[in-house]
Parts: sequence; C-alpha cells; structure tokens
Amino acid sequence: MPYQDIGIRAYIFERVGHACGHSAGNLFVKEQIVGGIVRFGVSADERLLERFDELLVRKGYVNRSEAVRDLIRSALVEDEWSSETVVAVGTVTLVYDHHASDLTERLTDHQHRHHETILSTLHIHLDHHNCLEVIVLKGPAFKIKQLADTLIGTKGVKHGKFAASTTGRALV
Ligand code: NI
Repeated sequence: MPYQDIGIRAYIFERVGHACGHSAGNLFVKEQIVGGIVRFGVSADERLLERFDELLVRKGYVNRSEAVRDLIRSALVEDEWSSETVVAVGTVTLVYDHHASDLTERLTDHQHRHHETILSTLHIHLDHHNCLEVIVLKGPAFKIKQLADTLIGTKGVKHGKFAASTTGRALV
C-alpha cells in the first residue's frame, strides 16, 4: 500500500447558508483514509439506529457500511435526476390487456416515436389477456420522465411503474 494513501484527512467543510439568510456554520470533519477508503463516524439517536439496524436485517445487509453506501448512491442518483438534462437510465413496467381497444397499437406508436430513447422492450404474455412490458429508457432525464408518464398514462394500462436509475458513470 503506498505510504501517501495512509493518513488522517482533516478539513473544514464550509456549509452553505440557509435560504433564510443565516449561516449554518462550519462543520469540522476529521477522517481516517486508508488505501482510498475513508472511515468516518456518524452520530445518531439510539432509537433511530435501532430501527435502521432492524431494517438492514430484514433487507439482508451484512453490515451498516454497505447499507450506508447504498443510501449515498441512492441520494446521488436522485440528485442526478433533479438536474433533468443529465443522461439517465430508467425502466417503465406496464401491465395491460392486449384485447383492450387499439391499446397495443398506441403503446407501440409511442415507442416508435421515441425509438432513440428506448434501448429495449421486453414483452411477456402473462395469460390469455394480460401482457407485461418492461421498457428500458436512456436519455436526458426530462425526456425519459415525459415518455414514462405518457406510457403509464395511456388509457387502458392497468398498472404502470417507473424506476429512475443511472448510467452508473458518476458512481463508484
Ligand atoms: Ni402479450
């Protein structure tokens, strides 16, 4: 392990002032950094942490670190979507009855009109009536959101769900 990778990183993190005008003050951060991995302490209310730990057990996490890393990634992805122009990835899941009047044609029309945003479509015939479609979208976040809303809002769609994700490029 290179010597320069071992040490204590300490700095003053200047916090952005509140919208109401007064400063939130400075936050002093002291962290241990080893081989590119930073260890940091987090203070939390005991009951809050107990509930968090229960959640981790239910979700199958083996430790808090992996859960916190997932929360950080999730916050970063959410932030990517707030910029709207960033290139993002998302999926739309639709359940519909293909016997419903011209619904299949209307959904296909929407997809052809936005073929540059659609990477792939998975179609499963669930039973005699019901179809499940998973549409994978990539493009500017605002475009993906619009198309997802259009598909889910198409008259006759029984259930539609949009999942916002990321190209993964800005994440570790
Ligand atoms: Ni089908």
